Amino acid sequence: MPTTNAYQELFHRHATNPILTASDWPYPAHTVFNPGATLLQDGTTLLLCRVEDRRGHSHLCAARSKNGIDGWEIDPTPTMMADPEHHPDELWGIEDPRITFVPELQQYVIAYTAYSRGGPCVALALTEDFRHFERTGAVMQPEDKDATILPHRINGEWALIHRPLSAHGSHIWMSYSSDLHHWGNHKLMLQARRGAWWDAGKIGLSTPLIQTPRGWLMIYHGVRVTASGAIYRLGLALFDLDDPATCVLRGDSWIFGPEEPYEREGDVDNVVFPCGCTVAPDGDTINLYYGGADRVVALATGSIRELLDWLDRNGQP
Ligand code: BMA
Repeated sequence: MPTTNAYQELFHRHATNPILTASDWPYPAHTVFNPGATLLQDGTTLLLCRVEDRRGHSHLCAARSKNGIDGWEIDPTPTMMADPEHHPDELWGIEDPRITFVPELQQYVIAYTAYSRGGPCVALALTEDFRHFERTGAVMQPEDKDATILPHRINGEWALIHRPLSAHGSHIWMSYSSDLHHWGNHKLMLQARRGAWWDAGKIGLSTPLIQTPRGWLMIYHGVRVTASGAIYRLGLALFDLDDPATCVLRGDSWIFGPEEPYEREGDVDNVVFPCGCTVAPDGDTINLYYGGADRVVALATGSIRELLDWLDRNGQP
């Protein structure tokens, strides 16, 4: 039996949050939020931040830090600019990158939202060094976002997680491809709930899936629409290692939501929106990087073991 009346805190906010804001930027920026994250070979944390300018368009900019907390070295100019001349799907900017290192390709694959005239769609870019990028162009037509790929093939095929929008609710899907360009064999992975639930109506992947011996761990966001606007919170689900479209456990409660002033007030109030995390060399400590209220970058730390224990106690298939 629980001995307190408090919900278990699975993620602990860093004391110096927000860790990055537009005022840290080496060039004019309106807001900096929703970063993708990865650990480089030498242990440096790289955040690929979404930077919005005063047109309302976003681009991506890399910030590097030895400890993943402070001492950020930010690229002096945009790292990856939208390129609508060659990629018309990027007309109104690029947003919300998720980074996966793919050993077979020896490259990072960035899945991001390309904001096209037809709406937001999913695009991929490959890079070795976060300086040169090779784009696939749009791989999923609008409206579709919140995408990532798995780091290795499943039964010989690459797997893409994404969130198409539909009148029947916005659910998380998995699609497969042999070449990263043409995707099919679409499977419904996780459904938005309905009614009063915190994750009713709209859900989407947060960070790339975390591979554990127990399965693929997913942190996802759920959106509840209220009389005073939407609230973006986070939940947990676990998927089968060999058949990652199959959900093994899903928690009922949210595990993290907007509480601090930098999460409750911004350009879009009441939003916590992670696109990336890193796992420490202990294989357990997870640094979750998230956007607060579409305005700043914040950090919260958790433990993979505790997340899995929580799912065992609170999840169901
Ligand atoms: C989602 C995405 C995120 C954003 C969130 C809240 O649909 O566009 O980039 O943080 O809405 O505005």
